[in-house]
Amino acid sequence: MHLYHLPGSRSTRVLWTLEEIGAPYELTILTREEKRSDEHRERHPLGRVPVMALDDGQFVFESAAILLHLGDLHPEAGLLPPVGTTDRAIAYQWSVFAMSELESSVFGWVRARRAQQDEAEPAERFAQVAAALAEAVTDRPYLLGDTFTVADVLCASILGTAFRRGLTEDDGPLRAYVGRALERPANVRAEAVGR
Ligand SMILES: N[C@@H](CCC(=O)N[C@@H](CS)C(=O)NCC(=O)O)C(=O)O
Repeated sequence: MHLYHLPGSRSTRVLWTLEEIGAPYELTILTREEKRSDEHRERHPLGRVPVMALDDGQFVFESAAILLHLGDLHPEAGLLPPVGTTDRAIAYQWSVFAMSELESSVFGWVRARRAQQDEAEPAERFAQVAAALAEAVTDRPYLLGDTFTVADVLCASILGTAFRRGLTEDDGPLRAYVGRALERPANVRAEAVGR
């Protein structure tokens, strides 16, 4: 496993997952110039991160795809419930929700703010998405209950961006959930390694 990473980017999610797993991996920290190079476009057609080189040399991009694959490769880490179970379906559900609903609502709002546009619509969209997640983690540590999964890596890392950027002042179950997830030793290590 070889991760191509840019500090402070979505590839930190992959590092977090690799640290949760605890198996050896290689890391290349790219500069912004290297990310734009032809060499990196061979790995990712849009020149983005994260990219993971698998042990057979195949490059895989899209953070959620990489996390789900890592969960499959390392069942001993318990980051995904067994294939075909209802819990597995729920892990897929929140992973896809993270990418399609949550991430677009957070970055849509960030873009509106940067462009000094009206924030009412993106704020309302984020509020609905955040309420769905808050309900899911009320009275339970993680989205699937006691078990931490790759869906938590995705949702908590994106929600962390929302809190850091001051998009929400939630002080209830959602803040507690994000704090609990981000304080996991594997994420603390990932932040240090990938800085
Ligand atoms: N949906 C992709 C998004 C990847 C992405 O946009 N990565 C950003 C960093 S957070 C990037 O590489 N941007 C560089 C660019 O657009 O040139 C994923 O989750 O992997």
